[in-house]
Amino acid sequence: MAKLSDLRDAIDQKLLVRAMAAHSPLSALLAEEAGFDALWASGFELSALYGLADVSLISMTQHLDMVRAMGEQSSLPIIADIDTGFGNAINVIYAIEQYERAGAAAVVIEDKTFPKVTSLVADGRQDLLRLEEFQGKIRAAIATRSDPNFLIIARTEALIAGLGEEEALKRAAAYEAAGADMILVHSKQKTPDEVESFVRAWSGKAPVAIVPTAYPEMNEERIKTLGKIAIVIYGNHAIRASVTAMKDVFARILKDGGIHNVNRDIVSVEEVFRLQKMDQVKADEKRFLA
Ligand code: SPV
Ligand code: MG
Repeated sequence: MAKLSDLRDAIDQKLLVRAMAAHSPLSALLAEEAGFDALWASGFELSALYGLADVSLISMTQHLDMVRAMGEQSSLPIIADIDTGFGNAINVIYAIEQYERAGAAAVVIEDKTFPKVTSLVADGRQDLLRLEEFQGKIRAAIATRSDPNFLIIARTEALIAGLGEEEALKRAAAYEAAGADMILVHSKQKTPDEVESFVRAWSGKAPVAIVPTAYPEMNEERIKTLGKIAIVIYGNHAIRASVTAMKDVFARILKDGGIHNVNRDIVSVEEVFRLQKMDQVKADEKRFLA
């Protein structure tokens, strides 16, 4: 498991941390093998894995189990998406204790009311918490963590809620004042303009994290040119890649009347054995099975 300071160090060195969404230990392992710097333990992805909407239906226990299991398969720092923190500041206290103990390197808490509605849906009900109440949740998180390298990232949904840049900047500044280590600003505009404008106007010290799902032309080169952005989260590309692959293969098997064609286009069983560390099982069998 990654040292808690790894993520903090990368951010302090002004490296752009590339976090890939994951919804399972296997996707975490694949993200690490691909070369990503961190994992985004996405609420959206885990909800989708269960065929559920991302509207606070998945419990903290389910999400924590995923985070723990990811940590067993990957040494990358895990940025845990804890939505609204599962309730008020009292719930946040318990959540922070649990996620720190589970081995997460950071949590992202968003300023929506509980239960939340997923951010990117058209015409979603996006109600924000009173600024002072969310500051209390950030203060509770900071007061609860036992290691200062466990990052508390405050996420403002002001742009998602259509409240505009001024409100987003006001909230970001208030959350930094409450102790947040970083600010995640989310937008569902189809172009990077809204987020770029926010980042240019942001005068706080806290670095920024973004999730450019809705505005994919915001590539890493463009992010680096803008500066101030420390983490880019590829928010749902693991689950979308799985859905794409499964839909394609399932349809082809039915169309072809068998598995004879798809067989050459999917990974071999041996590759899955490798991911399962079957060699180790064989070696252990030789050693220990009399
Ligand atoms: C998630 O991946 O769960 C996120 C990012 O919070 S988004 O779905 O775009 O809100
Ligand atoms: Mg989420």
